[in-house]
Amino acid sequence: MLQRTLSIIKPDAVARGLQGEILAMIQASGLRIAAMKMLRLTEAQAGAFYEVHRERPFYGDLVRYMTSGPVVCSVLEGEDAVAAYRALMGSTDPAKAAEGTIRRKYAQSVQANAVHGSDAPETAAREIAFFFSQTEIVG
Ligand code: 3AN
Repeated sequence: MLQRTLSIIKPDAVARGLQGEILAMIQASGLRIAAMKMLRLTEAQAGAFYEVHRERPFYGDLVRYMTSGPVVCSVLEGEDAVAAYRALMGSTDPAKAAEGTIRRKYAQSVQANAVHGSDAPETAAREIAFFFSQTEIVG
């Protein structure tokens, strides 16, 4: 099923200049980039985006980290895009991420793990609308 998902190249990866290499891996996997923008999240935006983690002990650190520098957000489109991109990203913990995944290659820790991808189609719809208007999604 043709689907969309939200990708964020996180501050640690953008700071290391890895956005080009990560986008190349995304395109090589067959996912199509349907929208893209670079921005720096405010504390309020990062807090709202990670609202589901508000009660977790790492929430404050996560918000600080996500606002520490610019990110590159994109809408990816393809067959089962949510699962396909999760597979390409690899496990949250880079030590557990499989060979050939983005996190295996570029993540530094469980927190500074280079990329975000939506975890379900419903989450993807909410996360895409968080960053993009309908007219910014093209193709
Ligand atoms: P994923 O990004 O793989 O879906 P989530 O949704 O469980 O993982 O976590 C969202 C983000 O919160 C992670 N990408 C990571 O940056 C951070 N995070 C998750 N678990 C931890 C943890 N135990 N310690 C620090 N940061 C964490």
